[in-house]
Amino acid sequence: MKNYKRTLVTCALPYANGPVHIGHLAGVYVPADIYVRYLRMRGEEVLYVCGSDEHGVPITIKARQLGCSPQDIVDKYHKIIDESFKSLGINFDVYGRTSSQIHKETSSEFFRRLYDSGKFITKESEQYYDPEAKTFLADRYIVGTCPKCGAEGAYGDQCEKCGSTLSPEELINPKSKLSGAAPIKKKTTHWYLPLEQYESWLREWILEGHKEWRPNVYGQVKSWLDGGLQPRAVTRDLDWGVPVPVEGAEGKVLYVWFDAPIGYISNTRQILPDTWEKWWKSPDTKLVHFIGKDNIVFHCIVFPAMLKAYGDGYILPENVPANEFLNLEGDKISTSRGWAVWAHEYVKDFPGKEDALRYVLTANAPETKDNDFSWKDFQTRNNSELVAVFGNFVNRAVVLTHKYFGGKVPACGELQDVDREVLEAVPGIKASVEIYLDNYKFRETLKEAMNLARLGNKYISDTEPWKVAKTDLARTATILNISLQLCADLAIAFEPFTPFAAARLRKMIDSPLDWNLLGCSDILKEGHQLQEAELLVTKIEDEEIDRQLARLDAIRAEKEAAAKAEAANQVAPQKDECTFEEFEKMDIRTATVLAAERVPKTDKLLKLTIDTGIDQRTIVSGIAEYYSPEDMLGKQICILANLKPRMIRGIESKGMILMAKQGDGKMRFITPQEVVANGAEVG
Ligand code: B3M
Ligand code: ZN
Repeated sequence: MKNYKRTLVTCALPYANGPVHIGHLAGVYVPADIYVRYLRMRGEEVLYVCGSDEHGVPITIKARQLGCSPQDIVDKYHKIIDESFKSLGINFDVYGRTSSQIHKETSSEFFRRLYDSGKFITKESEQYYDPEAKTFLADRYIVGTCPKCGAEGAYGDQCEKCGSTLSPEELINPKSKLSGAAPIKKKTTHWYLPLEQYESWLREWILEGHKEWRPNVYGQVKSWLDGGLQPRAVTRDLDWGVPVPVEGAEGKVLYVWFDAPIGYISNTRQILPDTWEKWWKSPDTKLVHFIGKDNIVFHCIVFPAMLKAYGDGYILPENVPANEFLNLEGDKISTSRGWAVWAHEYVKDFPGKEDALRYVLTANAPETKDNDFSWKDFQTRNNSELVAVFGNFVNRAVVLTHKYFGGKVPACGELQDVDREVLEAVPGIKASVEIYLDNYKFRETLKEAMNLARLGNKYISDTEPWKVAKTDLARTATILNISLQLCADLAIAFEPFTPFAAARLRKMIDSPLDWNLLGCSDILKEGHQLQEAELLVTKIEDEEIDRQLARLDAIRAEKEAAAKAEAANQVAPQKDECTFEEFEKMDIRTATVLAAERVPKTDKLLKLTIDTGIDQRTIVSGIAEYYSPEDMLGKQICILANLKPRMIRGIESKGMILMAKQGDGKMRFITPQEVVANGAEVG
């Protein structure tokens, strides 16, 4: 990799139609923050850019649902998201918004230049139009029956029930979400970026030039390119977004995925109006996009093609470390179902424990595959790693220094093997941390940092300075001196992961934040005064976890109830035709239950003695889940009398009770509307 002078780090702009959750944090923002903190500690020039993505159809839909304007929605969520990042220690240099004036100007100018230099093609197509609301309909605004699974309320782009990707044409009985009218097709013209013209350039740049990219990113790009690129529409018929800045484009806005990535540029311009170009147009700038896997195509194909088309020296990303998805307690995170842990709620529920979340989301980061977040694992990792190893070691070192040396760093005397081993291990850890971070392997980096804490914890346990103090205070001094140097190392190494605890630690031992000092054996000089010991990290109690689990249990229960209710209404498809003669073969009669009992050792079976009018006989029926023996006693029912007798659990069952069976399995017996004679023929 070439040597760069500065690094521009961007994080995917979160949609301002909801708060951010742990999936977003683990996928994008925590890893980016680790990387930026690391570069800053090394004294590098970094710019850290993010902001809200405030356009797109879901925002207009939400506004409509809530009866407010899209601007109201984005104002609300922009604030919530911005604050929750800050409270987790994720401090961007700029957190802008795509509804800002500077973004409107930047993205309009961008479009205009491509337009003027003939980089677009136009295409006329037929799109769905709502004749009552008099507006074109985005795919999301069309609902109907899913052609794949038959679910109602499938969207024009996707069925949320079965997950199929759809087009509005495929929906059965499509309706406009706006007016309920059946949409009609109407001609409209849009601008397209002919991506296929960039295909060979993209191949060379990424497939040849960036084989070091993560396999998930490289693989996705390759499969897009191998599949052949198509022109991509960059405008939409909508009234929320950046208006298309050319004549004759009334009622059209830039497609959200055209304007959003330009947001990185507009947000940079917002804070650096005079020097922003150095960040975007200098070959000495290393650009890194942190994103989730669903954004890969836009950041590796579409946006680079836009920048290439624009020219003017725009740089391309050096890397696009995209993460996979994080699940929650074994289930996909779903914002609509509330199956998520929201950042702004977490900081309220766990005040002072921001580091715990950052730590666990990194230890469990979905870097190479989807991963799971569970509250129990969260608690265990916090209590038995952060608290028991890192916190405990630091606490012992500082408390003992106060006890024996009045809180002053004692002198380091003659070294023994055990001391040398520890001191020599640190530079090795530093070197691997650097390699991992340079390669965006944050889980591995954290493991190394944690190894440093383990090393310290083991050192102090093995050397037992509190025992040695009884006989050899000089030796105790050496052990504590080394332990305190390790604390100062930890205050550096943990800064990217647990910045709050690292800052408390630096304050407590009054140590510097400078990556280059990591591994030096005398970061803290003899006689250096420490502050009083305070707890760096605290335990998470069972009750805190139980509250979170109870909330999720309630959501699960709700989902199960809804699924049951829906299943109950599912109707089985009609069976193949039968002839009247075939039907006539079935001898259906009325009968009365004379006696009923459970079949021993079964949950489902009742043994019924019935009067069929013809005879008295036994029928074994699988209805015990729905009826007790008492329920059935004396009831008039209908039976299939001439069903060939069968042995069920050693009992001969002669005939079958007719039941109405719902989609969810619930059964009810069929009874004549008025009592009739037993043995009456049903047909
Ligand atoms: N707004 C985030 C998402 O897909 C999307 C990123 C835009 S980055 C330019 O959730
Ligand atoms: Zn479906």
